Amino acid sequence: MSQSLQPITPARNIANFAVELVVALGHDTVFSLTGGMAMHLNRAVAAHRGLKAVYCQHEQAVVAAAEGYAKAANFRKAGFAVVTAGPGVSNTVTSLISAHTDSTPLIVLAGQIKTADIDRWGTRAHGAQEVHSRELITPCVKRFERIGPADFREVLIDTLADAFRGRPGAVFIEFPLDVQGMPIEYEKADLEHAVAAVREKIDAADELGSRDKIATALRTLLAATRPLLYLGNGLRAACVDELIVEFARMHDIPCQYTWLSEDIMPASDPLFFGCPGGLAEISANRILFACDVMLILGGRLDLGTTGFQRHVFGAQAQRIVIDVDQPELDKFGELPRLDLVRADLHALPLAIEMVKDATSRASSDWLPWCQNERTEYLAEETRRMASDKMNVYNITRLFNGWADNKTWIPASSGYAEETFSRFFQPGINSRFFNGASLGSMGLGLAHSIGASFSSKTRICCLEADGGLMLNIQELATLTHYGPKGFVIFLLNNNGYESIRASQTKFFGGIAGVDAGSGLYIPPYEKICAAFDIDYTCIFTLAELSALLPTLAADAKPLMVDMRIDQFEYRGPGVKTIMSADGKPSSTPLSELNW
Ligand SMILES: Cc1ncc(C[n+]2csc(CCOP(=O)(O)OP(=O)(O)O)c2C)c(N)n1
Ligand SMILES: [Mg+2]
Repeated sequence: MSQSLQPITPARNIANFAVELVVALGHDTVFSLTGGMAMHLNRAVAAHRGLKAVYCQHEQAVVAAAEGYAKAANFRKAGFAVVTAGPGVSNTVTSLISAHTDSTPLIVLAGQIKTADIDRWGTRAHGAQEVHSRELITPCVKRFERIGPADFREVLIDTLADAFRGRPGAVFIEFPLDVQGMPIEYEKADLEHAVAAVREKIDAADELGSRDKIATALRTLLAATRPLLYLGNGLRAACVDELIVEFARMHDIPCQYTWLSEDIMPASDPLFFGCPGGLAEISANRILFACDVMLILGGRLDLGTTGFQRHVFGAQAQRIVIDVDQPELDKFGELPRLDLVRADLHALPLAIEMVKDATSRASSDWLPWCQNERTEYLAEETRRMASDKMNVYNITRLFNGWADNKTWIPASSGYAEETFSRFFQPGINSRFFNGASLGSMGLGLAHSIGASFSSKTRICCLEADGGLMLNIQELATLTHYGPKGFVIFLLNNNGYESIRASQTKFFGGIAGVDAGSGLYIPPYEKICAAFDIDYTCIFTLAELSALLPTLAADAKPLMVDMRIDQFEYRGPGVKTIMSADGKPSSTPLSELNW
């Protein structure tokens, strides 16, 4: 028999102050899973009238949903999560790393056992449900803090500002149970004062002299004969993505992207030249290797993006790398013709203002040459890859024609990442992201659920049959909150196809990738029935093409189970070669071929 209970009422304690402060900073949605060691935080969340609480079914999903929320809000808002102590904390690890390595602003408030019980002796287990959270979480986040009763206001203010300032990231703030519940006095004015203090710290004076350094780099770019702008996701993290596009358009400068940033501009834009790298349009790499000055803004040239060849990535050009995070610059060592500039892209508007009278000295045939390269490549791609197979390439082409005004969230591993991300062509007002840096299976659905609370456009979640199983329980969260127009496009290839392909290639056999080799995935039709999710199954491109225009923007969540071809050719790419002693190496980036 269900018991009728009173709604939870607020208290005046440290937990309440913390939650109210985060909301006062403009965050109106929190993702959570409750627990005894977070009881005062849970109460503060439940009692806050201006806060929507979304309860997920696993802490990995709680934090992943918060990541999706922040990314779909274009990094203008942080993801906000509340979890309990012990396993509630340890369950967040993968998602924290994913959000943090993608520079996502994230605020996690966590419970902890009462101060007196926290281990001081180095025992394996001391407090009931205690984990060594500081040691466990510190490497996964930008900042870990355990709140004490004395200076909690100052620590909260400074830590919350850290989620945004410089390179954004995850902050993890832990509250021992006795500290959470400690009664304190505060008025609305105290919260307003704290909000102003957080904002002041975020907007603090430009200590790095970023404005001048960025302006100098922009001048060098404008003086080049064959300039190239390489625009990374750091531009979005610094909220200057729209501004850089304006700058590029004003001077007609070709732009290249990473998979995470390519939706900054529609692919149909005359200045869009794709994402160079190890799996890429051949034209993108040819342009990369033809420019004479390359300005790299907020892109860290990671190993995956550069096909493990960051040292040669456009290295014939003068390369200027602007990054606010010193280790990202240190990792380049001492390569020739590489200017490593430590500057904060938040200063880009001031820098652009400084160079407003400068004009581009680019050669008049540079942009047309780039455009011709891309047009010819795309024609060849269409020719070479033409088939009527239900593969990820062809599915992506259909989605490209339907991409405008939608938020696309592929899984972060397998062919959803390698093929969909590679061939996706952002449309007008299309947003695209996943957890690219970590590449974890299992986060796509939770990212998408979180995104549905901040995105202005409908969510297209592109999950895979293997990866979705890792957080399948979140289908319950999806059913319960029921975001309108939400579609899970399932890439169903009967198991871990990307692993099956690599095992077959390197070892000639398979293990742990499908039912025949030890991994069982139940039929999704039955799973959807159990979770009360609408379900449809399709086998051909013609069926998908007919289905897309019928998907209503106000419908309840739907899974489209797409039975795809197992073999997937991913187009031009560097090839991995395995030496006799088991060491992998890659073919040269400049010689990308079919
Ligand atoms: C958490 C996690 N565990 C293991 C892996 C290694 N891994 C990468 S892709 C993959 C298979 C993914 O299968 P599925 O999601 O069905 O995608 P497909 O390869 O079939 O496109 C595995 C096991 C990973 N990326 N993340
Ligand atoms: Mg699969």
